[in-house]
Amino acid sequence: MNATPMDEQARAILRGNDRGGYTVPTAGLYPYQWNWDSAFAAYGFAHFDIQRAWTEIETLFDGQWENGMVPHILFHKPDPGYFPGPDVWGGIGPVASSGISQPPVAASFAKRMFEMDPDAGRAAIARLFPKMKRWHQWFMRWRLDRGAVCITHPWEAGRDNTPDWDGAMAGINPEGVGEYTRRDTSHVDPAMRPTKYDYDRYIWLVQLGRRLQWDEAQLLDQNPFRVADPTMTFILLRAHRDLADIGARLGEDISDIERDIAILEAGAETLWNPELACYDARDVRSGKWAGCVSNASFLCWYGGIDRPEMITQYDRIAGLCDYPVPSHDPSSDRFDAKRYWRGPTWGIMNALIGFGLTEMGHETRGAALRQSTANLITRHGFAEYFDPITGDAAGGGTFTWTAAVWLGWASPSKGGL
Ligand code: 9WN
Repeated sequence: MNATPMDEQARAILRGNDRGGYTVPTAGLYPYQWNWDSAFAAYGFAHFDIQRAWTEIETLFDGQWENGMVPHILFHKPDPGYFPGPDVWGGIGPVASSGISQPPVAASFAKRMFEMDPDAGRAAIARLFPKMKRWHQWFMRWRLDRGAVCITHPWEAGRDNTPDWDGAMAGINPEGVGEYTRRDTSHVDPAMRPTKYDYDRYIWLVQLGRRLQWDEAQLLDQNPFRVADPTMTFILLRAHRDLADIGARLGEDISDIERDIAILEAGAETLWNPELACYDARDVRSGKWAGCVSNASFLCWYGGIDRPEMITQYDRIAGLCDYPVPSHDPSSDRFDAKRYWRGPTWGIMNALIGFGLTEMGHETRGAALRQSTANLITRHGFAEYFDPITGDAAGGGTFTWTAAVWLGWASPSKGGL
């Protein structure tokens, strides 16, 4: 099917946010290259400019640290519009960067891009394979707890202020964090952003990492924030499966990747909270469950894991709002419809959940989610996130990953709607 007017708008957003080799999530609010945003951007570009798509991922891996870590932000060019910037982070890689990572969706999108046009992607994917493998191994080396993948900062999961971390955040005393000026609240309504309570802890954790020069062994010992997270666990599991597939096509030995898949599968089961009857976040320091049904819980299918209880949870949550999947259970007293990851619906999470539902045989639910996401974007625009009850746009506008999700998944021109 030919490009629709909405497709044209989505392409224009990607072009408009292109800074030459990398794409910013949105002008103003986020003026740098973010890790998982970039992988989504590449997937969006792949639908009309495949070479530009591969460049996006290669630029991201230009920032890879010696230990294999790929940072969550690359500060290619200084910009006073964002805090905390490169001077606060003090990243130690080849490109000025933050000191933490983000959900590793890059290998999974690289695989999709390769399948869309194998000739265009053959050289790039061969260059990227060892880099992606080193990144995945870094998670396996430094971030596992009983096989589940942990985050060391709320920003690492990409779900900054989700109630999943409330318990672990309460364990941080941000004494000595000092004065700082937030920039986000001058771009966006503060009611849609994390609170000062959250930011004091975010910055305190950055200062700790910097003081320890981002030495993972020392951080493991000293960082009070360590949470085994469904986002990271299911996404890394899926990334391993896709990397194994890429490796096999390239004729590489993938036995170590297969061994890691088994470790992560067992790790995912340590996130099963029997009382909640749902995959949940687990605070490694206190041993306590978060007690949260979040949109990350529903990434299980994307990770290749199915459970009848998860379908029951999904149907319950989808029945509570017109525009699922909310980032937190609307029946919980911690639900906040417009505050970032405490309630709003995110197109990117919907795409990953939708891919998983469809692949695991829940096609009707996958198609319904795709349709409701298409309605959401058509009616309310290419926003950063949305109120799941009313659909109201929230956060930044002309957003790269929402445009990418439109082009790669939600648009009727992808067929089937
Ligand atoms: C901190 C860029 C990023 C996303 C995250 C989202 C938000 C940053 C912020 O924006 O986080 O990394 O400053 O709020 O939570 O998922 O990658 O779009």
